Amino acid sequence: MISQWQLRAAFAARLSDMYGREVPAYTTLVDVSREVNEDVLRAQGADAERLGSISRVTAERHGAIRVGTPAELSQVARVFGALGMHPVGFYDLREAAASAIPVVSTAFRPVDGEELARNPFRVFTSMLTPADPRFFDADLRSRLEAFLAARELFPPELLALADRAVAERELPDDEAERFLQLAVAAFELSTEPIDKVWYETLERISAVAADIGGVRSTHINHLTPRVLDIDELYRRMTERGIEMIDAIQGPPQWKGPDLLLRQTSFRALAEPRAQRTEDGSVISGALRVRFGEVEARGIAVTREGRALYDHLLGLLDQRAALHPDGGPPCSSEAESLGDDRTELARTLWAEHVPGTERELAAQGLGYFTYHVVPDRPGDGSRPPTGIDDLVEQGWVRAEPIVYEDFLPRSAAGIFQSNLSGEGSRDNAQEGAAYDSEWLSGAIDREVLDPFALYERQQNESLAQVAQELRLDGT
Ligand code: OOG
Ligand code: NI
Repeated sequence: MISQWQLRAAFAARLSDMYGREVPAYTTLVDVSREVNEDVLRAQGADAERLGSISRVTAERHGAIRVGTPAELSQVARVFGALGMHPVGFYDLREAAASAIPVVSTAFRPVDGEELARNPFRVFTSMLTPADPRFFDADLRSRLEAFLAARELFPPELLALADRAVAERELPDDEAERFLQLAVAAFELSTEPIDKVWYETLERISAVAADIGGVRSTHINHLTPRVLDIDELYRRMTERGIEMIDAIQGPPQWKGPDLLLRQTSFRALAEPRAQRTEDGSVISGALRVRFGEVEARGIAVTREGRALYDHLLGLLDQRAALHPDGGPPCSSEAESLGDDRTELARTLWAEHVPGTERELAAQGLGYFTYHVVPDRPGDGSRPPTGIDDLVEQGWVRAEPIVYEDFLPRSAAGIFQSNLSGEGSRDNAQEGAAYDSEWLSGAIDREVLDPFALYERQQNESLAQVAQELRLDGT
């Protein structure tokens, strides 16, 4: 029998093999990430594993897919449900960038601590928004919806096996093998010729709309390894001649604790793809739809911590707008573009963000789990009752909770860095309303709130501490 986490780990590994065969630059990214991780481990020892064991980090990947309809997203939820992955978080990318990105998204991932430690594979999953009149007029919307309704992304056999894995929480060996083969195949890039006129019609709205609704299948569009030093990774990839996007998205590199998520990527490469023209003939063409991304993960922040992050991004935009041409001549190659913005960000962070984990916890900005220190030398005194005092006086140790989710602004940046045209969005129209509740209803399962998940983990550890130290006075 193969359990759900074993299916998840096997799926992530096979997907990674497939992507490596088809997108060679991804293999370079994985190799360089591994080298950097080994170097960081050598230099920092146990500290390098503070946000996850090296075995977890080495195997860790996230992927991204894009689908067209709530019905397709429900099928995705069944396939990933088989792997013990659940929809977490709602991301509205329609407003998050200057270019037109007509999607709303969620991420499928394991939710409890033990499952995450076994294998944290996650997939950022976006769904097209044909009902948003800012992007699609009534005629195009109905043609698009008809096209999407007529395609099949996942064979019935795959969905039946998925439902069985969800119900039984495991699959027999042969069924597991079949499930994995069908699941990986469903996310490979199709070789079916694309309809040139239809694809280009959608491309005028947005390259993302064409990538989703212009073809009869879906595909993994990137797969992202995790690295312990993303600045070093960026330098080494650049040295190898792989052209990265000009910035690392997310918080700046700074002297305080790593928070949230930092990401960078290389642009999609042109891959040959046959096209069917209006007169029915098939010609050769190329599409740029698959790219590479790498990320460094930091501590999960509370709602207050997140509000602070968003506030600082806003301040950064304002200040950067005052220095539109970048800063002084660049001192190092890796920071060539966006040098000024990076410097500004670092200054802002140093001014506003606590510089230690201890302060982050005390100010209620970051999530931690708490653990009784077993060998604290006793002096006969009773422990204090407040968590800050318990930590301060050495009764309890705090371990940071790693951020398992995504950032809408960074996600929009990743989408945007791979769009060739600006696309079009009619801002005179009122946008269609999509939110987390809508999405939960559309896929008939709850889209979970990431903050609630981190909070639960923190609270469970606090309850355990209270019990072990008998803080309730019993
Ligand atoms: C998803 C882009 C977002 C991330 O890591 O933020 C993403 C896409 O391009 O489909 O994967
Ligand atoms: Ni990504």
